[in-house]
Amino acid sequence: MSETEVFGEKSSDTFDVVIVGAGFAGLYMLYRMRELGFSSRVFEAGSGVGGTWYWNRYPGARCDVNSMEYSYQFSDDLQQEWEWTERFPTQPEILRYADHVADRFDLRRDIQFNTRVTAASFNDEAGVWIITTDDGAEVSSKFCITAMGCLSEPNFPKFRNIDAFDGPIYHTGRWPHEEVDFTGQRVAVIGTGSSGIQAIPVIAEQAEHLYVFQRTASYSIPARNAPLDPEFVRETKANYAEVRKRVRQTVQGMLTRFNPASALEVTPEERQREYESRWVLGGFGFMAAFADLLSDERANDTAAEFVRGKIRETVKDPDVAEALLPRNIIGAKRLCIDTDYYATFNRPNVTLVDVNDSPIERMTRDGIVTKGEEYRVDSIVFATGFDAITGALLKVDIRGRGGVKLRDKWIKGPRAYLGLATTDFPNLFMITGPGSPSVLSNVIVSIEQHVDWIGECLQYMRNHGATRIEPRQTAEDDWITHVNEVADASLRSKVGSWYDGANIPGKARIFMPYIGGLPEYAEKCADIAAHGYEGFVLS
Ligand code: N01
Repeated sequence: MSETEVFGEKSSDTFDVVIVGAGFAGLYMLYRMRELGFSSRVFEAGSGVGGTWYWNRYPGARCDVNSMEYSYQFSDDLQQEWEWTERFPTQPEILRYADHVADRFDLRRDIQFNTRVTAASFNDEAGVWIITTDDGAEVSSKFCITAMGCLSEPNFPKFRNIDAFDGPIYHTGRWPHEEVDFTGQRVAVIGTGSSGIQAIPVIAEQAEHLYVFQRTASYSIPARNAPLDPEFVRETKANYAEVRKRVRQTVQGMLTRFNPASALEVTPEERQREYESRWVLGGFGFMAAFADLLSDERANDTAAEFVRGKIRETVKDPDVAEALLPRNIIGAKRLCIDTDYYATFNRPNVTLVDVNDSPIERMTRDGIVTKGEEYRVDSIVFATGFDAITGALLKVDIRGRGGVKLRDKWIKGPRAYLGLATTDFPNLFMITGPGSPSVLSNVIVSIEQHVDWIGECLQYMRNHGATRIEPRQTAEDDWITHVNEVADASLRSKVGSWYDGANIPGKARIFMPYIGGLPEYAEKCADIAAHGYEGFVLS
């Protein structure tokens, strides 16, 4: 008997594994399943691979993690042959990489594109998942693995009268495939998170006039993007295994120069020098300037004040500078990384509209109204973020044992063991699910760790004649308690954000990602596996 037949009969609509999504998680999961001899089918709503990098094609989109680290490590041939060109790769370059991976490993033949999974239901008697797609088809599989991404379900705020607007409305997370040309247009961008902050400087160069609607000012650190130094690339490739190992040992899965000192124990001059050197270097390393920036509010405020000082220095109009000053805890909401964001507000064709005190009231045929003032525009860009972490999962009607709905189980917030699996939903695995490091890490590192763990688990089950796996209630409860405890200890959980559902009206508030760091998390997962999948029931 071939390995693929162990779990089930083969037919065109019966698989060992169905994978939902062909982004970086889905592609690698498929690769791994094939390697282990499990029959698999991937369903992908888009017409191509790449997930986030397929949908987020907005002007200025690029990754905030260094390219040499934001890439797969499972194949040395792949990492040796692929040539990144910039420190922070652009969206088109990352999409080319995803396409290359799909072609190189011949993955497309098991991916069904333009097909959205609408429902997944566990048939307890037969012990299979029935997966329904938007073309009305059904397939069955022993395992269902979601690879839908944490930031894939766009948030469209329900502004009054939105349909009245006569021009095009775009969302950064659903950008058209055709080129959008804003030349000669008055454009509104709503939202100043990471997406808005990347798009605004680029749109400002094209548009006749740009109105930026800001509700909460964000902290942003310069990217200092640059072409990659060939010598750095050569050295990294020569030592890739060692570099990847070091990356996996960092809390966030990326190499930064961590300073173990307290921001409060050094002199003001030393502190300033440290922040200045990090500002010049650019990128996420800014928050590694001192060890207590996310645990002590007074320490945090020294970093926040440094960035506020930079904004005051950069923005010439003092009133505009004042309105751009972020006031909350730096690094609590996801830090933004920019190219010329603050300087963009010195351009004569850019107007900052502060909608904190006077929210957007409604749309009209010609534009946006706040506090009785109408801003007449030709196009509107929503950079309003995502229903993060659970949004895409709960859009699918997932039903477990006895018909229990995931939407009902998670009504007060998501509950999952290790962010990988959830009680009452046997044989369902979630890649970068809630309660795992996911969005608090270099997500490709987290994806690979999850995929490898799931692959080993399925292999273990096959070798031990087990066909069903599900977390014990107590294990899930204990894990959630731990996730909450570590979140409570960090300043990150003190500010409402998409990390805890605060950005979506009515969404349950719970800090969703695991903040304890990648090494501790990966060790815990490995330990559980080494002890016969402790906390899971296998049958
Ligand atoms: O979304 P966001 P994003 N009226 O939620 C505003 C990743 N990412 O797409 O803060 C007016 O951060 C909202 O205001 P407020 C990254 O992890 C990565 O920018 O809620 N404004 C906020 O300003 C990132 O964190 C990369 O008050 C409204 C903005 O819209 C995550 O994706 C690039 C509003 C939303 O900001 C999400 O970033 C881009 C309303 N009704 C994104 N509703 C890279 O790695 C919302 N807003 C490069």
